[in-house]
Parts: sequence; structure tokens; C-alpha cells
Amino acid sequence: MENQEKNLNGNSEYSANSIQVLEGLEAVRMRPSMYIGDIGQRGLHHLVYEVVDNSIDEALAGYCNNIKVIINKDNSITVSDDGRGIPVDTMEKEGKSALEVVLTILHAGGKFDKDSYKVSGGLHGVGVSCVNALSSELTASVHRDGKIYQQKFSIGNPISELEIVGETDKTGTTIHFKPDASIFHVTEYSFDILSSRLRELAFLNKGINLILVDEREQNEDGTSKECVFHSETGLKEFIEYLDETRDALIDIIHIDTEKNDIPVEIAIGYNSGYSENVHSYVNNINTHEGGTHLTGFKRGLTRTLKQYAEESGLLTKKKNVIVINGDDFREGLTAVISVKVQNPQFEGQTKTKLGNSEVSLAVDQAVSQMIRNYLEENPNDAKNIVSKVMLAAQARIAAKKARELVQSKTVLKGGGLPGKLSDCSSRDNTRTEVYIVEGDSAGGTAKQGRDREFQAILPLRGKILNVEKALHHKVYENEEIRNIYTALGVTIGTEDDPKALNLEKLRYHKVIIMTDADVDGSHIMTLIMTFFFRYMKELIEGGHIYIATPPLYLVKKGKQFKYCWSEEERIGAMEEFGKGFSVQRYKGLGEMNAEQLWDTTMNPETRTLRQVTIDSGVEADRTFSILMGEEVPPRREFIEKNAIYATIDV
Ligand code: 0RA
Repeated sequence: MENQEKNLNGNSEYSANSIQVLEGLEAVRMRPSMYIGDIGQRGLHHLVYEVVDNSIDEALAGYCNNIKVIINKDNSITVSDDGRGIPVDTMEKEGKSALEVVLTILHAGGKFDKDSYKVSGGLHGVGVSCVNALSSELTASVHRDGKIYQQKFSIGNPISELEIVGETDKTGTTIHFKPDASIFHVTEYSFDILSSRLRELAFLNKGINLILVDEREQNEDGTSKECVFHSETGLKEFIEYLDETRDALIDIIHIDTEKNDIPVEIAIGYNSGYSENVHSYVNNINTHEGGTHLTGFKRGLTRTLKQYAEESGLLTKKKNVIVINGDDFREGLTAVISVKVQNPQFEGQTKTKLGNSEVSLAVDQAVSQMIRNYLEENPNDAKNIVSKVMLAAQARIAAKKARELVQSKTVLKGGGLPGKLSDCSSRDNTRTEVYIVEGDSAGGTAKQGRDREFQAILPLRGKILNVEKALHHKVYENEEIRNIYTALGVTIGTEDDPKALNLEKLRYHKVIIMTDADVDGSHIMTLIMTFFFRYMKELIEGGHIYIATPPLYLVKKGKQFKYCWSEEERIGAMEEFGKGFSVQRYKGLGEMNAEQLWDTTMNPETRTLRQVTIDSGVEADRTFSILMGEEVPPRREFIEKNAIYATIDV
């Protein structure tokens, strides 16, 4: 292949223009978290999304069908697409190629191709130049006009000219980058995290092929691990995926339309469960905090179903007329709402709440058209939904009473706290912590082993209720669960939202779940996590939930000993002592004495806590529904492998 080594800019001087450019990207390197969220695992993966988003834009514009993401052996990433290729001609104003502008100027993305359909965007919509700034090396290759163009960069600066390195009959863009290890705390990519995002993108953008290859893992035949994500029916398949193990009450209802120039896609399903699982997206971004699109959806759904129920006489046939409200229409509802908005205004604490008021009506109209059509054609499903709604209304009234009971002082013992709680003496809730421990005996050891100044112990009796399968009022009536609410000092209902958790009076900064390192302990851990995910998600989101990691083994020889947290550590310790050692496997917390428990698991100086975070609300929702439906799954492995809740060591 001929290497022409030609400088297409006709300009070998970067200096003049690059002063300004360097300042722009230098800001990204100075404060990376402002641009990509954080410099841990999340930020690391965000780099990939940022690049993929550009390819998705190209696909939404109708020019690209295939996007491939490769995790290379060295944890660098290659993203390639078969779009038109980033333009390479010189831009007059900047005096450099469009490619270089895209890669070196912040927010340059929107400068091109104004008419094209640019809606996808990362959490902060920062563009591929940020990825460049935070990569120790980045190579951009463009197949376009019969040629292969290439330019290399390092920490955002060009280190080569734009060169022609070959000829091609294809078009497309390939970005290869290696995240800068001097910036990121974590440099290893997770196949599972990337695959959940690509799966989600496939559902949200039907028709595109998204391929994920992991070069770090070879199959037996020498090929690399690979997954292809493709959806023909978009959000309909998304609901099928989310509700895989739930019992469907109706066929999935789906609409893909445009209202007042706003593309709106919605799919809903009703299942026999009690939880509400509504996921909303704006420009492919999960809007955790909701916003105008969600408001429009709820309003349209409630109004249309209510109207239908009243007109068809299904509601008034019952003797006891009960007042139904909006919540009742969403019990057992799984829904995904996806809108594409030209100039999204993101608000809220995590900038994931849509503010654009015009979107509300668009979604309202779409959902009401969708439901009206569906109910007219499927009167039997309509009956199923209405009877479900009536049951939900009755259960809601029971749940309200039970919830009030949770908060009423009458059920509480001395000082308003549960009798089983061994509280700490400090009331400085920026440093207090509570250990939630299974069983009274482990609770006893923890109580002796703790530092009572700032560590409280709340023992739970055996297995707590599986909230995934319980009606709300059963959850609030459950004694162990009530103890958790009162011990933590959290209540239900804030000024903004009567159902949100109120953390104002949270009594501990860290809530640490400590269970045995065996199958039973894992099961209890899963039950407790399910409770926190479904009923106290705000605590997880606030970074308050942690998992304690007791050791698995004690290897001992004479006066020397070593605690081990993995098989490798155990083998290492045995080799170190080579003869005359003994190995003790700790199955339960109760097998350790108070001092051992303090040394290994509770002492802030030496312990390892794993903070629980939610990487993907969608994956977490689905996984809890699967996990808690199954009989005897190897839960701990499942949880850790599948990153239901990702945990990071702190
Ligand atoms: C600006 C203008 C055009 C395409 C692109 C950017 C583009 C960017 C990326 C980033 C990754 N893949 C991409 N593919 C395309 C339009 C070019 C034209 O008019 O031919």
C-alpha cells in the first residue's frame, strides 16, 4: 500500500490555532470529572459511549448500519462504523481539517451538517474531543472518497499530520484510543458494562447492528468473545427483555411516531407483579430523574385508561366505588419511553431530568393515541387492565395505612428506636455507620467487636421478606423491614414526591450489609439488596450502601497467621508457610471472635468495603426480577458476575 505522507492541511504549523485548542482540552484534563462524570469505572466506560454516540448519530442520519466496539488486549478500545466517515477537507475558519477540528475542539460536534439528524449524545454531550484529551494515544482512521486517511494524537494533541495511508472502496470511521492511565483510577474495561449499554442502544435504535468483541478473552477455537446486538422491533423487544420472567397480562403495546416534530417511541406491558418499572430516555440517555416526557406519559396514560374504564362501564359495575389515582394505573406496569429532542435542557441533581416543556404534550398525545387504538381492538385486555387497576387501588389504601404504621411512634420501643438496635454513641451522622447483620449470634459478635463510638449494629432475624413478590402493605407491615426504616431514621414522602424516600434525618452515613460468606448468606444479601433497590433506591444512589467483606480463610502457623479473601491468597499464604500450617475456612461470621471480626471486617483502617452503585437501572430491574423469581440460584456469583449492582472497593 502506498504511503503518500501528504499533509492535507497544507499547513505544518499547529501552533497558531492550537493555543486556543490546547487551552480547551487542557481544561478537560484538569477537571475530567466535570466532563465525563468521574475518573473511575464509570468515566472510563463513558469514553466508549461518547465515541459510539457519534456513530449512532451517523446511523440515525441514515448512513450507517454497523458499529463495532473492540476491547483490545491492552484495554484500549476500537470503535468503527460504516458511516460516511468524518470529513477531512480543510475548514477555512480553523485552517485545519474537519477531522482535526472534531478531535481537538470542545463541543465541535454540532458545527457540521446542521440539517442532519444529530440527537444522540453522551451524559454531558461532550463529544469525542474529550475522549481525545483523556487518551494517552488516539488514532482516527477515515475511509472516504476512495482513500484511507489517518491522524494520530496524544493527550489531545496531534502527533502526526493527517495522512493518506491507503486506498479503499468503503466508507466509515475508526477511532482507536487508550485511556490515559495517569488520569483514570481504573483502566480495565468490563465486558458486561459495555454489553449492557450496547444492548440498550440496540433496543433504542432499531435496525442497527452493534457488535462487541473482547480480544482479552479467547474462545476454545481461538476466536474472541463476541456479542451482536440488534433489534427489529425496538422498544417492544426491550419490554420483552425486561419482563422476561414476569407473567404478562396483555400483549405489549407499542407506538413509534412523531408529534410536533418530536420523535416519540413508547412501549408498555402489564404484568402480574406489583412494582412500577418505567424507564425513560432522551436522545438515548437514561433520564433517571424523569422530567417532562415522563410527566406527559403518566398524564396521558392515566387520563386515557380512566376515560376508557368509565365509558365502558367497567369501573362503576363494582359495588364499592373506590377512588383510583394515577399510581394505580402503574402497578405491574413496565414501560419504556424514548424521545429525541433537538435542544434538550437537562436539569436536576444528576442532570438527568428533562426540562423542555413542549415534550410533555407530544408524549401525552402519543401515549393516548396508542392506548385508545389498542383498547378498541383488544377489549379483553382492557378488562384485565381495569381489574388490575382496581386491585391496585385497594392495595394502595392498605399500603398507606401500613406505611403510616412504619412511622408511627406507637410501635417503637425506648427512644423511638428498635429494641434490637445497638446504637453508637456519636450523633455526628457524617461519620456514623450501621452494620446490618444476619442473625442474633453474628450480631452479638459484631456488637462486641465494634467501635461503639461510631458503629451501630442492627441484627436481622433470618431471611427478610422477598419484596419482589410481596404486596406493598406486606412490606411495610414486616417487622424486620420496619426496624430498618426506624433505625436508619428515613421516612417516606418528601415535599416534591409523596413516595420518595426522605433522607434528611438519615442517622448513619454508611449502611453496611454484613452476611456470611456462604450460600445462605448470599441469599440473605440478595434479599436485603432487593429491598434497598426497590424501596430505598435513593440510599444506593446517594452512595450510602456498602457490603462488608469478611475473609474466607485463616491460614495459621504457630504465632503467625494470615487472613485470606480468595483462593489465590490462600494458596499464597500456604506456600509462604510451605509446612505445619492449618487452614480454617470461615463460613459464618459467628466462627470469628469479636477481635478477629474487628481486625478483618470492621476496622476502617484494615477492612475492605464495597460500595454499591447502580450502573444500569434497566439491568438491575431485570436482574432482580429474574433472581428473586428463581429457586436456588448461586446468587452471590450471579450478582458479582452480572454487575446487577456493580461494587467498587473503597
Ligand atoms: C460530521 C459531518 C459528517 C459526518 C460526521 C461528522 C461523522 C462523524 C463521526 C464520528 C464517528 N463516526 C462518524 N461518522 C460521521 C457528514 C459528512 C458528509 O456530509 O459526508
